[in-house]
Amino acid sequence: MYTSSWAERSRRLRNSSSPSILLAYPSALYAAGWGTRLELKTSQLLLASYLAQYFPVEFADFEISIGAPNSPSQVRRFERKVKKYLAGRKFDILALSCWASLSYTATLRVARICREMYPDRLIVVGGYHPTACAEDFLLPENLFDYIIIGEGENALKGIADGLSTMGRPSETKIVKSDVFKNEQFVGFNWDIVESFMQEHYPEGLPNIYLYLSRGCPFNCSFCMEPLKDRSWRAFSPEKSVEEMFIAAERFNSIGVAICDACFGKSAKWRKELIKRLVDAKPDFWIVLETRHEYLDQEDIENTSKLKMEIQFGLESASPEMLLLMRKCKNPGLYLDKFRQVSNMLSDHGILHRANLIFNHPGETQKSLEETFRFLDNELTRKDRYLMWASAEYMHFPGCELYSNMDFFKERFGSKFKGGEWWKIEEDQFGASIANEPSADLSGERANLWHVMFSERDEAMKAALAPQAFKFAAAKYFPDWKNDPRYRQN
Ligand code: B12
Ligand code: SF4
Repeated sequence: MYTSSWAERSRRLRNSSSPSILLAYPSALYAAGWGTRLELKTSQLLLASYLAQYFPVEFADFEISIGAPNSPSQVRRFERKVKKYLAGRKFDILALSCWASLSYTATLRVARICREMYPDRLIVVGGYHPTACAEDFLLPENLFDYIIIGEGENALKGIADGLSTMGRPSETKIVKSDVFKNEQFVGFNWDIVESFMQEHYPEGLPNIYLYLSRGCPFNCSFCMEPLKDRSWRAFSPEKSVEEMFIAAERFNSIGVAICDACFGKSAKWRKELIKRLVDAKPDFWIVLETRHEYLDQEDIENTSKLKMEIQFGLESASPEMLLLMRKCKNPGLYLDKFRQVSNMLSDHGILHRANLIFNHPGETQKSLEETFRFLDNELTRKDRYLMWASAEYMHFPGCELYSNMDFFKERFGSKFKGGEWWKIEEDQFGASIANEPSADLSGERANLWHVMFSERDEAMKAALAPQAFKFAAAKYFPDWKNDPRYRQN
């Protein structure tokens, strides 16, 4: 029985004088363009799991329970439902997870509703967006009491501990949270979301996302991970495997995705984890993203004994772009290593995917040609297990590139037309990609990457082994299902 210990502890905490926390994901407004799937916010659950050791914590996700509005009337309905939800809850602290920038406007709306209903309650905000743009939450009416930068555990615990003596601060405070140390790690307390899951996922969760480690030592231009603590910390390999099995069994999952910012940085940890997984014989799929430089022959041989899909953020195959993206120091070595690792993976029948970002500022026709030359060369080998995925550069605040826009404007003629798109209440996705990477790829030519990628569609299909083709069609390229090869296999 999962719930008894959690329910008992929660009851005990509720009866004590500890303040109660409602940890809520406020949803995202006008976000349909992102096409993101609804995911259980497991990073929020990890935060809740830590806090639940000390305080009664309730988990809410308004995106799943209420929706993600896309028009003024839907926004009004959303607000009515949030109001109704908050009216039925007992909490001392509303902790809002403005995770990605997509949630900025929803965060403001939910906070305003709460402030209107409960002027004395504490409202705290944390997540990637406040970490990137804390000043966005400094509003004249002191809507937020605390803005947390970084991993939220320690700051939120400190705030809740001090609530009875300090009360609401007279003005908004920005707090940089202390690093969450390895010895503080607690596992996922799924009991916290038991009733939420029963209500919204009664059949279970086909794919579950887990975090086994934190921190990334790299410094890619387009990523805001470097703003958080960069030291690499992880559950032990033993605990990691246990967490994967607990989650998969509890939610009947067919896939467990490891979402770590930098999976497997420690070779010792990685090797032990893979060996333990092989011994445990999971019947679920494992999906993970890592750096190709980390994988060696031994990892690949062991991995071939698992049902596994590995993703790599290759990002580009143009040496100049790789340097601009700060993806590596030596593009030649980086690309050679990718070729070698990908070949080994294909030899072992391991599905893998290379993710590419096109139109990163500085991209030109020449850099696109370099990337596609590399791709064409890779596509000459048949019976591969390598799938290619493309995305257009999205201009998010918080990364190195964002603070360095002038360099790109001056050197390449880059244009960033979306401004502070996360503040608008209309198609935010469209605004985030409304960029021109260079004077060379301006206007309609900004679409060149897409044309070049689409031209390779047939070659990409033809390069795949039958099993990999079927997998790619089922998971990533629905159009490929019309291909007679899909039905043959
Ligand atoms: C895994 C991941 C995902 C997974 C999430 C899976 C899941 N169920 O959790 C998936 C694939 C679904 C995903 C989707 C997207 N992602 Co993403 N993703 C990541 C990634 C790789 C890792 C996050 C991580 O390390 N979490 C570990 C946990 C433990 O930490 P955490 O999430 O940061 O949470 C801590 C703090 O943020 C804070 N915190 C969070 N909430 C709160 C609330 C309060 C009150 C407090 C005090 C603190 C707090 O405390 C938490 C615990 O320490 C990051 C970073 C990266 N390297 O690329 C990008 C990243 C977060 N993603 C990003 C983006 C842009 C997206 C997408 C928009 C991509 C897309 N085009 O679809 C979507 C948006 C989805 C959405 N609804 O918001 C950006 C966000 C940038 C920004 N400025 O907003 C990041 C930072 C990458 C980047 N470009 O820099 N993503
Ligand atoms: S893109 Fe990946 S490797 Fe680069 S800084 Fe972000 S998490 Fe690290």
